[in-house]
Amino acid sequence: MRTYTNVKDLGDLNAAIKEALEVKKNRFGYKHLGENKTLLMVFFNSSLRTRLSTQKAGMNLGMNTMVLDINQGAWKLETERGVIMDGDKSEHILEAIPVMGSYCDIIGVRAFAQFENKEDDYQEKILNQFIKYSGRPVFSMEAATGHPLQAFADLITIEEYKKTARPKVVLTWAPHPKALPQAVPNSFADFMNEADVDFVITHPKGYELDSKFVRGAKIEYNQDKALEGADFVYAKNWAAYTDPNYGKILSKDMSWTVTTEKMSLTNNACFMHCLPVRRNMIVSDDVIESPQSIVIQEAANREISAQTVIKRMLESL
Ligand code: AN0
Ligand code: CP
Repeated sequence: MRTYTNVKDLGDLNAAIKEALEVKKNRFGYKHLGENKTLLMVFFNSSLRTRLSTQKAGMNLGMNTMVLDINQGAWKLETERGVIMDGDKSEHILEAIPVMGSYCDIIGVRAFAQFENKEDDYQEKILNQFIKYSGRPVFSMEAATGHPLQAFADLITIEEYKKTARPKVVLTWAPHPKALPQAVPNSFADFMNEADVDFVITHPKGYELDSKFVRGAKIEYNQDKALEGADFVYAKNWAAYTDPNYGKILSKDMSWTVTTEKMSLTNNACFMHCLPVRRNMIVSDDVIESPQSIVIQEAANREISAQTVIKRMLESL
């Protein structure tokens, strides 16, 4: 595997789930693969889970791991060609990327949507420059339009907790005080559309996601109706995608918060969220603390999704 940015990169999804569950049972069984190999993780944005789980995954595989926080201690990077660099940016990404590539074997990149220009974000300008100029296999640790390590971990978690062959999975928008990217819901939809689940997306009008990710998924604007009979409730906030509101907050409607009352509409559903989560905005204390909440198990599976992806990259070096 040379790149990991979306569900298609995994090939046969059932085979990928099977491989992930094998990795989970035997996480130190592949240590020889990473001997004398170096993983570099580059962060343009904050992280708790991705940073720790991906480093752990690399260590499980016997790799040396390095982390670079671009905004803490590295030079500020210019990302546009042709700019006269007389401002606060000391280095161009076109030198920085091949230099980073020369010190490692595999690179993970976190570079969120900036919400300044929709085309720049949706063309994945930063991630694609790493793919083009690093000379190394590159995986997304949440880029502008996707978070495929999260969605893979989510799918593994659904596989582990499902009680029926084809569970009903509901992705619901929920309120949040700040504008958040569409990366997590985009990738979740990307994966659920390929998985053997009954997938429904619910959000207020105006929060429609890019049709490239939504594809044939069912959209239900009435959250209560969407939640009826759900086996999994996946909550997430995102800012508007559609023009002219790209990156804007259109609603903070607290009637969309996932509460015990909302969960009572479901088929005793499991509650999921990628974390970090704002309690009593996205989800009530009661729901996230309930036995139905599997957010910790979901986060733990980030180690497994990362290890499966890095393992495949090591195998193809
Ligand atoms: C980020 C987001 O919503 O994309 C990261 C989630 C994994 N969340 C925040 O910035 C709070
Ligand atoms: N879910 C997730 O990616 O968390 P972090 O932003 O803490 O890495």
